[in-house]
Amino acid sequence: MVKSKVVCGFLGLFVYMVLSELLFLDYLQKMFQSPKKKNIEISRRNYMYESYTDAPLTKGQKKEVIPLCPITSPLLRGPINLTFPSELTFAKVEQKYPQVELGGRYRPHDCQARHRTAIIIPHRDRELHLKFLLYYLHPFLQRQQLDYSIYVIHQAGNYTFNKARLMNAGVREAMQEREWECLFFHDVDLIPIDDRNNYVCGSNPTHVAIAINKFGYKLPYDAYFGGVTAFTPLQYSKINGFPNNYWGWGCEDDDIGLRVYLAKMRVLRPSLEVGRYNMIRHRHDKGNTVNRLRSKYLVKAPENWKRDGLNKDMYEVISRERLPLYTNITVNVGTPAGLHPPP
Ligand code: NGS
Repeated sequence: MVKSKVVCGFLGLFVYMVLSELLFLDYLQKMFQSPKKKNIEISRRNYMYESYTDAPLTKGQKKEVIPLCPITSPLLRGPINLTFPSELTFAKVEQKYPQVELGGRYRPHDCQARHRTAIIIPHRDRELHLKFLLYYLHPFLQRQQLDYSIYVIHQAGNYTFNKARLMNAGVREAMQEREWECLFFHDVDLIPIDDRNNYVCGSNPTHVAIAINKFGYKLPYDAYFGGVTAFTPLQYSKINGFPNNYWGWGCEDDDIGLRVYLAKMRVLRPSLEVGRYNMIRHRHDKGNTVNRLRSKYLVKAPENWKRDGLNKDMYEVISRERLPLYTNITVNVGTPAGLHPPP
């Protein structure tokens, strides 16, 4: 498995390097400059917002003015050690963080948060990982004094996992609820271990999980763009979101890394010292087998990225629940034959 990952890593890097070279070819440059092919932009205005405001003031009651939170939170602790207590349950995590509001929302009450961040976690059959991630992520985000919500986007049914469709669904659903400033795409098995790794967006898309224990706390290859990434809604619409055609494991992250480049943006990264994560060990899931077509699709990314992504509606919501620690949105993403393929 390790050997195949290394081969995959080199394959990804090779494809990326070849495409980078190709991008300097004249005809591709012309294509990008053509006014007809201007970015298909899903405008933020297309979303419906429901603001997350305080309860309405009663007669005679004055609105309390609280100061903005400091630029650097005084609550940060730096590196932390992880333990995975076997007796931990969702109920215990819930009891430990009573300050988290229904739907997995939180904002500081003694100061006004400077940033609004939505965490989007694609998920299926990974309850154990989810429990530990929530156990560590809630206090981590609270120490950063963020105004945040956690959305778990759950793929219904048993058909092959499609993480990319879940991400696009997560963005649309989160943005319908609130005007988030920053969207964090978060693998369920990655736990951040240094709270100086700020969950806020920058001037360009950010690759956040750059130092994972599994890869010796360094990048497995230069173009790696997986694990945890952050986009503003505008940056996400500029890359047209995730591609919809990757079923199973691998390369959907390389594809969006490439999209960032194709959309003429840069990738920001935290330092190796703070962008650190521990991955909870596991085998490949049954429903998430290695996608044998992944490199074929990746090579086609320059042709496909404007055609296929957030601009296509490739999911339907089955249920939306505000649970104590997160908002659970279960979606049908169908199969390559469509949302409702004949049996
Ligand atoms: C690369 C994959 C990426 C994947 C990364 C880490 O090789 O999609 O491994 O995977 N790229 C290709 O296959 C070209 S991980 O070990 O985290 O499951 O994200």
